Amino acid sequence: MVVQSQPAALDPLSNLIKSCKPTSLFTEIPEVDLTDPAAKTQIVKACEEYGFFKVVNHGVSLELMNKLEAEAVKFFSQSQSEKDKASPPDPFGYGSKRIGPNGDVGWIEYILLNANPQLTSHKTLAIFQERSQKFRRAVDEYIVAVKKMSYQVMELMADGLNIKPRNVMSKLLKDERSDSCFRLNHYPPCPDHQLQALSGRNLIGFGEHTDPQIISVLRSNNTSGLQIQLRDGTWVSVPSDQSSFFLNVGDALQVMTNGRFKSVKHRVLADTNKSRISMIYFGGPPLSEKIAPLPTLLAEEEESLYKEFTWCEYKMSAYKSRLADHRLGLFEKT
Ligand code: GA4
Repeated sequence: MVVQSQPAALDPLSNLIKSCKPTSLFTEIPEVDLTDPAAKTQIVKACEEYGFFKVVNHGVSLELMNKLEAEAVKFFSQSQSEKDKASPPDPFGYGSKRIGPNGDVGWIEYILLNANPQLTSHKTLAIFQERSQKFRRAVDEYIVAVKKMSYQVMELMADGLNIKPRNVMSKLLKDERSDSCFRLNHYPPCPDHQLQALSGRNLIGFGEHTDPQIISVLRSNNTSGLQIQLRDGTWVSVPSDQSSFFLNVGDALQVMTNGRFKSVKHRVLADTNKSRISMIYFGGPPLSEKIAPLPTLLAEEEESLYKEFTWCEYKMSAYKSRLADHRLGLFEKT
């Protein structure tokens, strides 16, 4: 069952302050070296245990990441009225504090884009006006590189799961109709140091949630803040690493593996004195795609844990939910 919480008021700031038990830096995040022959088994193990892993030796140049980060910093340092020309997000465009259409708020500003450059919206054009073509080129170049790496990961995942053809999952992301998006987040430093000095209180940058898509690929600058929830319910902080990618299992992949992989709950807390910049590619299938367990993964007599639905239906339902809702609940067989 989906528990729909009450809409929150946008301000005051108190909505963003949450009592979170202090979390420890988690040093056991599974690390997958894409050039290691063991990568396929490590990916599957990490998806089963955490729904989360770090990728190194991924082939995406640090220069490309830094170039986009610098362009993003430039964009976010413009005046509010300049940024607001691409606001509100519908869902694409520039957003500040409000996340999604149902009252979620965070200590964040962001740009949300379609990861398919052909599908450029009106709001997106407002972000990349004439003078920011450099920004646009950096985004396009980065997306191409991250997609390529994601296809490789999805193919290694199929190998690790022992399913054929090995493009059974990557083809959904490669499809020209793939419904994928791209997000640039800026978490400004928390302006009031006393706020965080209060024991156990934290400023929420992006509230806890799972990603609805198949896979999410995150890169951040060297500011920490990302936390994931382990299977036993404890929250742990992910040490930042600007040269690596962090990959999340999304809800659609949980369904495609009939629950063998679980989408990971995660959130971001604002830092006291450093800005956090993150860039995330959310790999989703075409809107018309049926999301169901891969037949080759189901054991004999094993039934799907989920009702049948298309990605379009899931997305529509997600946009009616609040961030922290258990979105897959509506689609679980009872
Ligand atoms: C979470 C993952 C992605 O950032 C996102 C988010 C989307 C949005 O910000 O517009 C959603 C959120 C995300 C899940 C539930 C709905 C939709 C905000 C929200 C409250 C772009 C996505 O695809 O789902």
